[in-house]
Amino acid sequence: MSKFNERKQLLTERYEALVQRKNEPVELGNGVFDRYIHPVLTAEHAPLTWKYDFNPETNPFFMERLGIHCVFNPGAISLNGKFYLVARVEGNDRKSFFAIAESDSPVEGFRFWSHPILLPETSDPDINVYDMRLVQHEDGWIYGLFCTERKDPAAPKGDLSSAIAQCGIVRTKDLKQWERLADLKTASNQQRNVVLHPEFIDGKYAFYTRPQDGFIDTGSGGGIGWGLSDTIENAVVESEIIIDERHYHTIKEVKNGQGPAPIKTDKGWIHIAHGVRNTAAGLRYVLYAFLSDLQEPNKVTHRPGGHLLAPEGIERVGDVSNVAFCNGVIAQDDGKVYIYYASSDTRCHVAATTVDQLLDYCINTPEDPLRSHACVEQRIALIDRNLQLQG
Ligand code: M1P
Repeated sequence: MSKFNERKQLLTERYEALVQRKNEPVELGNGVFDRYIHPVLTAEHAPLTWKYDFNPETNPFFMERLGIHCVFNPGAISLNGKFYLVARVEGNDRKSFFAIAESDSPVEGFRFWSHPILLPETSDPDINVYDMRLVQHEDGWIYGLFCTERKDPAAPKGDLSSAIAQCGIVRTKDLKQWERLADLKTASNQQRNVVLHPEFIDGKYAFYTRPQDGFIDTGSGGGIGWGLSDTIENAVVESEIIIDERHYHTIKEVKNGQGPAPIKTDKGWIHIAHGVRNTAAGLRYVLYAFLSDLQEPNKVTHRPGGHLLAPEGIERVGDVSNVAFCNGVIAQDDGKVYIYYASSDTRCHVAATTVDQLLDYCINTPEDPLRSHACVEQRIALIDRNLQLQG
């Protein structure tokens, strides 16, 4: 057998085995959610046709031509009983793009569609796009809000890193035809982690924002923002208020950002967000949760202290290590919730929970009291209650 045929056959078999692999929950989780053993999407899930030249004349070694480096930070949606992830796929050339993976199951069997999404551009072409939040809005459209990144025109000569991040907006009815709308306008220099609220608020489109001064640093940007726009076609948020602030010596000391669109429940909106702190080993990203008021989603009612989910084991290692990031969640009518999170900007995982568990977590987990002494008091109170119950 030729080298070409041998490699093509072996790689095809390995790919099929990966895509068809069964997934199981990790036993005895923390009671809040169950992680699953295997990632649901990795770079190896990218179809071979995306990477290899299938012509033996031009590729006798069956060599990768356009490698895929990472698959992470997926938006998520369930439609007609199927589960869809719009993943951030990063080529070896460092450019991210979006591609849809579909499965009949929320936890396994995700297979990419034949082609990635060729995202329409505005008159100011994106250099890089990533982290799409999919939102089924009550206006009838499915929106995809994502980060569009372009070189900073004001960067001094020789500075080839400074960038401007803004919120790009597309919409679709079927995940196949995408209409590009104008980028969101706000008063902030830069925006990342912008999310559309699924319902109108006072007849307006409502956005969770993350104002920031610089590309990496939020600077004076104080946390997760909130603002309204009259239209979505040329969306403008004139004024932002901060609804979830950063705090000294917490998991969101350096920055934070709304994850997916919040989950509606009869007790309020459940939000999953990410918080970032700095360490000697670099930035550490974890997920946290909070609950906001049903009628006024910009009013936070419960702030459980600490992280909801932090990178563990192999999740801690990757292209950008020590990162847990989530911009996709699927909440089903039966109350089951699937949290799609990425680890270390490299691969996508799933954790399963329910609306009831997340509500219990949000409502009954005490807030971070912000000082070691007060934290010990909080823990002693728990211990004392437990010891009393044990008699
Ligand atoms: O590298 C970690 C994450 O960094 C950014 O998030 P934030 O704007 O909150 O710092 C994003 O680029 C995200 O994609 C990435 O996972």
